[in-house]
Amino acid sequence: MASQNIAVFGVLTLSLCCFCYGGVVTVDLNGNWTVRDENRGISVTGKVPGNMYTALMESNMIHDPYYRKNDEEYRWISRDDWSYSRTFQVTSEMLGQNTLELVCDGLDTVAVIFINGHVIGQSDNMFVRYIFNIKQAAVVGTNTIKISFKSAVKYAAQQAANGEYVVPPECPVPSYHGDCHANMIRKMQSSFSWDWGPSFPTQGIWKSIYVRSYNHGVISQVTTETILGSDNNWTLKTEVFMDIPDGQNTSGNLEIRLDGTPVTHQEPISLTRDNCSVSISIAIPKTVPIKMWWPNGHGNQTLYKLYTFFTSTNGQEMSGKKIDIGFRTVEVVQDFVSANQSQGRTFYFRINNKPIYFKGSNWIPADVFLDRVTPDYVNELLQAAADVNMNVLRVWGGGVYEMEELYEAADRLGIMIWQDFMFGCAMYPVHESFMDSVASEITYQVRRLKHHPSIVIWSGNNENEKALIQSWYNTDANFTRYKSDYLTLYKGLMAPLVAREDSSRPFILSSPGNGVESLQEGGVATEPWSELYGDIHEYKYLLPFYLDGTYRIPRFSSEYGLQAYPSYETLKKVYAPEDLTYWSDLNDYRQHHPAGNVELMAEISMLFTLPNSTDPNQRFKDSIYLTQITQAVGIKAETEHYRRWQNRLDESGRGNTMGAMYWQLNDIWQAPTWASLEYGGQWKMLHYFARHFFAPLLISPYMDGDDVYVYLVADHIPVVEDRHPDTHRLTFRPDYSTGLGKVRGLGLSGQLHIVMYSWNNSTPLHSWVQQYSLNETSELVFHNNTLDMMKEAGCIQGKNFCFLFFHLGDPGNEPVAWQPLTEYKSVVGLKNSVVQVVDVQQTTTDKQVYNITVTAGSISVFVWLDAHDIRGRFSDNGFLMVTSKKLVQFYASEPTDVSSLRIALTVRSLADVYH
Ligand code: BMA
Repeated sequence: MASQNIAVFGVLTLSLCCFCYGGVVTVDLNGNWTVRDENRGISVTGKVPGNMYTALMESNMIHDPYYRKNDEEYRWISRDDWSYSRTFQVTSEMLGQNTLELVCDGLDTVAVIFINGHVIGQSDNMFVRYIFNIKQAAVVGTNTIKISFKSAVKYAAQQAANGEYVVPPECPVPSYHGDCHANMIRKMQSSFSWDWGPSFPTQGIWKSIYVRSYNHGVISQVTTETILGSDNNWTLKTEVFMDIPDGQNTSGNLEIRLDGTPVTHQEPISLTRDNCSVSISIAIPKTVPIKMWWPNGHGNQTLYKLYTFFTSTNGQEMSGKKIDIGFRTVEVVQDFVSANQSQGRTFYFRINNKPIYFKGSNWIPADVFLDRVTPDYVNELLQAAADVNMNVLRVWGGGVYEMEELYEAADRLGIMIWQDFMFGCAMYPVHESFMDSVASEITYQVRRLKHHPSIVIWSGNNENEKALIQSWYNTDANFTRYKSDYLTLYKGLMAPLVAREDSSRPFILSSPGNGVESLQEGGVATEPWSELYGDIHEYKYLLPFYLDGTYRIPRFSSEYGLQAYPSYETLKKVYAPEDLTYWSDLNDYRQHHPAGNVELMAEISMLFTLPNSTDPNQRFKDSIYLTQITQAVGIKAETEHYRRWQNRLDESGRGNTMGAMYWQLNDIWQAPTWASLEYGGQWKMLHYFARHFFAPLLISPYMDGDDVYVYLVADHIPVVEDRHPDTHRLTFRPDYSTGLGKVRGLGLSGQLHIVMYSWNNSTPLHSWVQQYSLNETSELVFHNNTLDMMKEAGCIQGKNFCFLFFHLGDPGNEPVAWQPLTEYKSVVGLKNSVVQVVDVQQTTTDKQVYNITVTAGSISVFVWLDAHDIRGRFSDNGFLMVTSKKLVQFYASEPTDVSSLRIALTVRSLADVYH
């Protein structure tokens, strides 16, 4: 944990659960509590952090809530009011101190808190830390604490009923099987259901809780900004916030140390509860060589530990905090794209003064029961993002401000974070108490998260501006009111608050939005989905997802996606045997996206013949495989389209696309969704494809009619921005002066090999060589008419019979690419491909890594290895085999052995769907 309280001097232990830092005494209240259903009188023991569902599960009172329709079955649980209670000890020393308080890092959500029967406070926002004074209520010896929660569903409905007007949407669409009025409560919005998740509106203590006593003050939060001056010197601005006893003037000494450097600072401070922070700017001398923090793929992620210590004047009380920080700068560049200002503005990020292409995805809560999400699991998911060349994730606004460990992993892995505030797909109330609550939330969360170098932007909400303008929730019925509320919340309250708390990062009102253009239009743009400004969210269902021409040309695409089913093994855990067919009642219930299952079949049938096995269970497995292929192929086509457009503008000024973040990285439960990682962490085919389509050096072919175009994209290298002196047009060029392109062995000049194969023969028909030398980070290097190429190659039967394969060096080495000349359903010649696993060996260097040899009788597409119940992932999957043999690694994430793996492993290719 990078952010933690630290003992400066010796630790004096008072009792088992009581720690003492100088004069600060802390009693940890995490652990077992009595969890009681106040309506039915059921009482169980439950863990804190935790919620009533996990308490019931652990006491075997309910089964797995994710199983079948248990969300429906267990609906009563969220309708009841639950309480959490336990006892704790207070010593006379603690009660004798100036302050004795209860600190709740996260209460979920609406509750009244009692100590020894006295009300000591209330809560109504899951995203703030509550501190309650308990000095009057507590006694020396045994104390009781009871936190009485109110049903979130009932509270939200009550709030809606009390409102002067409807704040829509009132309820989710029926296919979500969800609960109503999530927007009326400051709680994880998707805990009331989403189009990828169930409704389990939790109650409980979802973060740490403790009692604390002190005389002088405790460091509560430490924020930093790293500022690079024009002289290339860094300034470190640190703000230290302290909790101070009421009505007291606390003085003492504050010390700051930047670990591994001689940078230290000391100063006397004098603070009160209302004036409880100190801001310190330290100019780092040139003699201290600062290593910068870079996004994944662009350099190292150097982190420095920053220690802060407070010692009271009498020397009796100390507190401290340690955080990891990184030195980097960030700006969003929103200049006009050309001299013709009606062509709009760029929207791209400069990190450390270098333009960086944003490649990544969107993060949602990894479980609706947040206490089940372990730091290990979060690390595994973020590692999976980094492993496929992502450099950014958006923490999406319908979830939660995530656990510390997520941001720590992002700092360590170079995964930049686009941090939404938790408002999504709804209008929100703006009455006084709601606004006050939001103000505390934003202030608390910005101060909590600000020191993480990974966070590069704050964003006000998810899709609320677009929803307002397009009247998704019938806001047109009272547009003036809803628009004014929208502006009150995001422009009136949030924007100045974020500016006050953090001047080091950009803030945008909404995603999608038009960035500064939205502001110039008063905060709500007439077309927040514009391709010429800001970011877009793009969902194109029922269109040819594999064609370049399907996609728009935005500045930045922060959401786009297609659904796919998770693996059969993942579904098997929550489906009964009779559910495991595509058109089963449960499979329909599990699909929250309206008409999603029909849509998936329609998408498959655009490119493939529908599975035709007479065994419905086999047909389900084949359908799962095909949904994963369509998702992978579609997101690949769209992502590469965005990457190819980074250096071009069309006549209307569209282009300079500098971000591709597909929807969505991870899953909240086992269901058909847009995720590339299943609930549990298994990689769908899309995730394997992401490693290729986000690769630093990409061969990107696409078809337009009968013509094939091949781009090379190399945006990992140091890049310089180049503006044409007359047209003002922007191009990103490799920065040859650094020579890094060559050093990293990713040559910026060389030969592109274009090979034509017929589908039924692994001996190439013909090949062409194209010399290239990149002047731009994305450049067209080859264009030809495929009918002419077919003639030249001798593919005389027609385009159903052959395809193109591309490579730069050895055909067995990445990057490679392939391009069919027609839809797969028309392809002739794949019938005979037989794929087999012929060998499994444990590697000698790492026992968890296995070498797997796959053979193919002839050309095989979408070759899919599956280790079924053995957790792990392959080095590559869903690939094309033009050679008869391929070596693939399996990285087991749990202990296994050669024979178990050999038995579990299966391999298939597209030809196996059609028997
Ligand atoms: C966008 C997201 C989510 C949703 C996704 C898929 O609207 O912001 O709300 O899950 O599309 O529909």
